[in-house]
Amino acid sequence: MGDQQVSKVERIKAAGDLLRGTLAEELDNGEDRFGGDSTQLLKFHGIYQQDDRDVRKERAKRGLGPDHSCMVRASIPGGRLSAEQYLVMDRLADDVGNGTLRVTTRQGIQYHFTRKGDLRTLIGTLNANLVTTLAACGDVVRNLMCCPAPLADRERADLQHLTRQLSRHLKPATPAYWQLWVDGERAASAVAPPDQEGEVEPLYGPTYLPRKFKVGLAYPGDNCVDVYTHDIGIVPRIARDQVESFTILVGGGLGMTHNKPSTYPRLGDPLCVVPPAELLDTVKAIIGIQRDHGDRRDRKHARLKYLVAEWGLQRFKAELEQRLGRPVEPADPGALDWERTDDHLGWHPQQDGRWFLGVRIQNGRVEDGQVRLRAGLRRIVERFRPEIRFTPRQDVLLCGIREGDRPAVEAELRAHRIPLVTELAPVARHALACPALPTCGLALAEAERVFPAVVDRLQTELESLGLAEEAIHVRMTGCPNGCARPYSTEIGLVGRGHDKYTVFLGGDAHGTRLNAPYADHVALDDVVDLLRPLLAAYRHERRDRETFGDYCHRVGAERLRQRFAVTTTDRRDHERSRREGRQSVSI
Ligand code: SRM
Ligand code: SF4
Repeated sequence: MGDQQVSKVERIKAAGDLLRGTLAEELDNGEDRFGGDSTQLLKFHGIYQQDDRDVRKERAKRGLGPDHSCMVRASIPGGRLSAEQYLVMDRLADDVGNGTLRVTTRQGIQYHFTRKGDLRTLIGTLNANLVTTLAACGDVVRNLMCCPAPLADRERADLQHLTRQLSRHLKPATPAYWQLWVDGERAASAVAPPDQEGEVEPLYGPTYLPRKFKVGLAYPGDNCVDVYTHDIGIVPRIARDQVESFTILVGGGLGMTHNKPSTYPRLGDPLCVVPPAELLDTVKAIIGIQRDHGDRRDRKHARLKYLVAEWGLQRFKAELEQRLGRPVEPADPGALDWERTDDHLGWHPQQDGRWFLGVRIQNGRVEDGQVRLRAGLRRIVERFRPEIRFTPRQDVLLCGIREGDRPAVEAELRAHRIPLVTELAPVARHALACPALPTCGLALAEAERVFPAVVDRLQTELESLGLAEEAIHVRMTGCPNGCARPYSTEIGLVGRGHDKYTVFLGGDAHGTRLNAPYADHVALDDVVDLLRPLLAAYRHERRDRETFGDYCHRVGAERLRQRFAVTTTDRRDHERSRREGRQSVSI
């Protein structure tokens, strides 16, 4: 492919000298921000340059530029940390962050509002404590996800260990990361081009992958990692506590762009079954296919899901077999049987006689407000030294707690006003939102900050309809990129513009089906009003134990729209209908 044909990011990567670019010089130039090309390379180091969008306008009025800072993401395979690592990470939130930790939907941790001048302290300290930010972002394999629960059967299958092993094999090999963040002196003087030093990226090559790449491992029967949404999903087959084989899914991914039908969310397809000894080779070969055939011209068409959709599974499998030099066993989609998607909250016994406690973290934000979550978790970790495991639902599992310590742990939760799982309202328990404003540069609308109020209103509505116990799953994002996986759940609220959302309905609680757009340009205040008649109909018409998502899917978005919505594509009509008290949505 000619240099002119590839996207700008591809050219930056090619010139970036295995992720170095001019980062070392820029780190020391005394400015509060990095230049444009560097911001692309920074992502591979786990850093996004952002600016505080809350103060943009006001600063512009005063003739000031954006207030720059960085989001720094730690990649934590399977979400697992020691108590000591957690305490260091917690302290760093005060030293070089904004006093909060943000647990991500991929079991990582993010710092927000870190100043450029504090990056070396933050990343150097993390590394000194064996936590990395390398490949937390960028066109590489991102943080590997895995069911975090140390339940007896899962511990025996040891997926956590496998996840960490895979993660190690899939990290970029460039020494630039350590030179920059762990040994700053050397970075500043490291000028030799990689070929002279014999540096190579054996898996990725000099321009890495065409796009981000995600891998997740599910425990059979429990789709807590949303396995269909990954570029590669891995589901073991376990017999007598031994992993016999793995089903490999390919081509999942959720990002899309409003009004651009060539972009779409897609669930992964089961591709093949491989024995344990062939797992790593197979994963690497699939990554190689995406490296060599993924679209490097158009980043909106560069994810593996488009390659899988356009090639078809047969061609994809043939290419995989050719690379492996052997045939692979076809997957049996029927073998994937999901009984549940556990959030793992509350107390659960472990294999070793100890217990783990799953604690809800609203929107993944570990902070102190009315609920003193950050202080409470810190106190429990200091006192009882549990192992920490973050979940794909942005929650935390405190593991290895002795039977006798359970009352004292609960007392600490109460003292810090942290709700026990039995005190959580069903909708709040399962709700997910992305950070959106004010940090995310791509947000079209609010998410994390407004979501608790939406969740409360929805719960109140359900109570008034006699549906108080319904655990309806709702997820909100500030834009269609899908960071809180809003398309693989029952209700997805996706930012459309200032204060406006597209409402998606009809996914299932097990994440095995995509939902469908129901209404567009819905004002935040109207979201619950829009859902009310649907919920009432669901109450009267549901079959047996049918969930809300299953009901919406059975009836279909189109029929639901005909029954409940005055549809119009003209925003002015929509506003007029609203004023006249009629329900109106545009689609
Ligand atoms: Fe994401 C971009 C936050 C999980 C799809 N995501 C971003 C950025 C970095 C915005 C940017 O590019 O400037 C967001 C930073 C906001 C901030 O201020 O912190 C961001 N994504 C997040 C997190 C923190 C959301 C959360 O609530 O936890 C998650 C971090 C996970 C991690 O630890 O690695 C996060 N992002 C996801 C997921 C869910 C998942 O992976 O399970 C998705 C959908 C799955 C997928 O990848 O298809 C997701 N994020 C995106 C996309 C769309 C990608 C696409 O294929 O189109 C973007 C935009 C992009 O890449 O251009 C994006
Ligand atoms: Fe930002 Fe959009 Fe992701 Fe939310 S979904 S964090 S608004 S990119």
